[in-house]
Amino acid sequence: MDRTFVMVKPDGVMRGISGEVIARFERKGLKLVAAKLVRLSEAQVMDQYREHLDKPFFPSLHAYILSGPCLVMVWEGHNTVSVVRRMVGATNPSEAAPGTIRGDLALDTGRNVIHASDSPESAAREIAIHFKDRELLTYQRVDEPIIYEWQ
Ligand code: IDP
Ligand code: MG
Repeated sequence: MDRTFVMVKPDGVMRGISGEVIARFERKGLKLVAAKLVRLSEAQVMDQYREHLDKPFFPSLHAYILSGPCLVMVWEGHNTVSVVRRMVGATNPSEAAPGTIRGDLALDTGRNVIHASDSPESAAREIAIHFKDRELLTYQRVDEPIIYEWQ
């Protein structure tokens, strides 16, 4: 089992589609192990997007992420990082495949609803930016024995 960091960005929260995003991951069989609605601090935004600090779009990305509440979450399951990235879809929602979250729910790269970690290393780093260890909960989904062949 592995974990990934997922964030509904302010456009998603303010459009009222957080529930739709959560429902997709729940239906997939992934387990929600942490969640909170927050306004990110300046330091968290810089850390979260540190690979993009020098990009021309960084000032608009920075303003976007600070423009409202974010729903930060940790999801757990088999191959969660890659499964969630595929469900999220391409960065530019106009090119994201139908059936993906961005492909179904967004149109603009600068308002693409959701963030998800791109590797297990990024996931560990990003989870630590937003959560303390004790905020990551351990429990069983009652359907786990049906979702996984080996349970
Ligand atoms: P990702 O979110 O699919 O991993 P990244 O390339 O890591 O995409 O970019 C991080 C975020 O920065 C994107 O989700 C998007 O919000 C924003 N972004 C990336 N490229 C552009 C751009 O060309 N214009 C405006 N915003 C951008
Ligand atoms: Mg990225």
